[in-house]
Amino acid sequence: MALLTPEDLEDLLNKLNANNDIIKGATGEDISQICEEAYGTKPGNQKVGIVPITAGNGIIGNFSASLLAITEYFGLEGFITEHPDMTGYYEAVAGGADIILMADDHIFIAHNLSNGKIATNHICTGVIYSEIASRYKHADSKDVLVIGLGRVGYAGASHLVKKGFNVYACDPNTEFMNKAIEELGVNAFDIEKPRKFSMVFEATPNANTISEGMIAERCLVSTPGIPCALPDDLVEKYDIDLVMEPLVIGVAAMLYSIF
Ligand code: 2YJ
Ligand code: MG
Repeated sequence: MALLTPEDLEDLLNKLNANNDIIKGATGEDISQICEEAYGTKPGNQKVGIVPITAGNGIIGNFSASLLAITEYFGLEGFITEHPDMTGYYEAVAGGADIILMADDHIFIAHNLSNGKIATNHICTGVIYSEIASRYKHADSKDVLVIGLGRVGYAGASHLVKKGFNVYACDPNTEFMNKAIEELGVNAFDIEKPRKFSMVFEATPNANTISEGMIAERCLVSTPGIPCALPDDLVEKYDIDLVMEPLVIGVAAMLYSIF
C-alpha cells in the first residue's frame, strides 16, 4: 500500500475543489451528494476525535491536520488528541468523540461509537471511486474497466458488480484475478486484446497502468492511486475527465458510511 507523504496532503482543499468540479461536470452531482445517495446518510452533529498513531512508519506530517480539515469541510466538529496511540484514544473518548478516526500503516478506520458502525479506508475508497466512475454521464455502455484487484480494487469491482455493471478487470497477480473471477464473476480483461472503455476505475500504487488501447475518447478515469495511473499526455489527447485526489474523497465515504 502506498504511504501518504506530507506533500501529497498539501493544498488538500484546493485539490478537492478542483476534483469536485470535475465530478460535478462528469456526473451532475458533487461528492457530498454522491456520498449521500450511495450510503443514504447525511452528516448530523457528530463530534470526531482524531488520534495520531505512532506504530510502524509513525506519524505523517499533515495527516491528522488533514483529517480535521476534512471533518470540518463536511460540517462536523472535530479535534486532534494531544497524545497519540492508546492515551490519545482514551482522550478522544473521554473528550466526547462520537466518531474516532485513526490509521496505522495497514489500516485506516472510522468508528462510530454511538451506533457501532465501523469503516475502513480501503473499502470505502474502492466503493466511492467506482461509484463515481459508474455515474459517468457520457458513458457509452455499462462496461467498466477495473485496473488493480487489491483491497481497494476488489471492493470497487464488487460494488460495480452489485450495481449491475459489466465489469472487466485486470491484475498481474493471478491469485487476485482468479479470486475476482470466482467470487465476483468479473470478466478478465486481456491486455493483449485491447478494447476501449468510457469508464475506468484504477486502484494500483503504480504509474502508467492505463494505456491508449484501453480508453475511449472522452472517458472518465476515477483513481485514488498515487502516483497517477495516466500518463499526462493522454489526459489531453483523449479529453479525459480525471478524478484523482489523495485523501478527502475516501475519508468522505468513510464518514458517510458510518453516519
Ligand atoms: O497517525 C498518523 O499520522 C499515521 N499513523 C497515519 C498513517 C496513514 N496511513 C496510510 O498512509 C496508509 N498507507 C493508508 C492510507 C490510505 C489513504 N488512501
Ligand atoms: Mg496509480
